Order: sequence, then structure tokens, then C-alpha cells
Amino acid sequence: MYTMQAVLGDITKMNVDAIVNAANRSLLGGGGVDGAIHRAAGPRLLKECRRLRGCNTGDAKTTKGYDLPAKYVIHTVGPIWQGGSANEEVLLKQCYLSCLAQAVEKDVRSIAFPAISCGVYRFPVEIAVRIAVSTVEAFMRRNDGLIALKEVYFVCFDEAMYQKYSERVNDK
Ligand code: AR6
Repeated sequence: MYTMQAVLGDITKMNVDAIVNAANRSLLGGGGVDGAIHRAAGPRLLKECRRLRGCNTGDAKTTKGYDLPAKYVIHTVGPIWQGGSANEEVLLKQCYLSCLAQAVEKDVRSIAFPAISCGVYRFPVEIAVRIAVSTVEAFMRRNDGLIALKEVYFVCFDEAMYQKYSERVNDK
């Protein structure tokens, strides 16, 4: 069995094995959730990120969590919304699958996702939430009992986002 839950709050405060960062291809930090994670993790995070030499859109790379409560940060790069005809939906789905693959590789028991691409990258929230929940749910169902991962949190930074996720996530 596993649980999937929408929560309202700051992902840097989550007591989970891994938090996901909505980064950019440089992996060298930025604004939004990326900036918050780097601030909370401390400068050792950037030092490790420099060694990763970037990340492609849709892929994910893992570092330690340093000063965060989380043991790991899984950095993924979401697509920039360009109107919908630039493969954005497939790439966003790929982000979630890449993060889940990293989590399985690290034997992570709990993971927290932000709303990847829903800020600076302007992905329409309605579509992004549907992709996030359906991709993670299908993965968890397919792998139920086979992997260490048991708890998934979708961390929403504001009430409107929390409403959107809550409509789709049925706590099981
Ligand atoms: N905890 C949880 N969610 C947060 C937090 C937080 N502390 N802070 C912001 N969010 P964004 P993107 C939400 O812009 O669209 C960066 O500069 C936010 O409200 O952080 O993938 C990177 O370096 C929104 O719902 O990520 C890239 O250049 C969601 O996180 C670029 O932004 C994602 O917003 C990536 O853009």
C-alpha cells in the first residue's frame, strides 16, 4: 500500500527522504522553489550541483539534502510552456517518471513534489496537475509492493494550487 496526498506549505520544510526541485538546465539555482531549496540546503548544495554539469529537460539528477530535513534533493527540469505544441506535456510527464526512477534507485520511502513548471515556466496549472497526479498514481499502482517508496506528497505553495490538487488526489 501507498499514500498520495496534497499538502499546503513550503517544500523545504518537508520531513521526507527526498524533495524534488523544479530547476533549470544549468542546475545552478534560480528563483521560485529552486531558490528556496538552495537557501535552505546551504552552499554545499550548489557545490555538488556544479559537478553535475546540468540536466536536460525531462531528466532528473540527485544530490544530498545538506541542511534540509530531506536526505536527498532530486533536481528535475520542467518544460517551459510555449503554447502546447512543443512536446511540453510529454516532457512534464517525463520529469515525474525520471524523479520516480531516481527515488527508486536511492531506495527512498517518501517523496515530495512541487508543481513542476507551474511558476516561472508558465505551464497551465489544470493540465500540469492532471499530468502530475495521473503519472505518479499509475507508477505507484504498477509498482505497489515492489519498491521502498510508500508516501508521495504534492506540496502546494498557495491555496489555489492546493484546491486543484485536492480535487484529483484521493488519499488511499
Ligand atoms: N515550496 C513549494 N512550492 C513552491 C515553493 C516552496 N518553497 N516556492 C515556490 N513554489 P517555479 P518552474 C511553487 O517558478 O515553473 C526557477 O528560477 C510555485 O508557487 O519555482 O518549474 C528555476 O531555476 C509554483 O507553483 O518553477 C527555473 O529557472 C511551483 O513551485 C524556473 O524557475 C513551481 O514554480 C523553473 O520554473
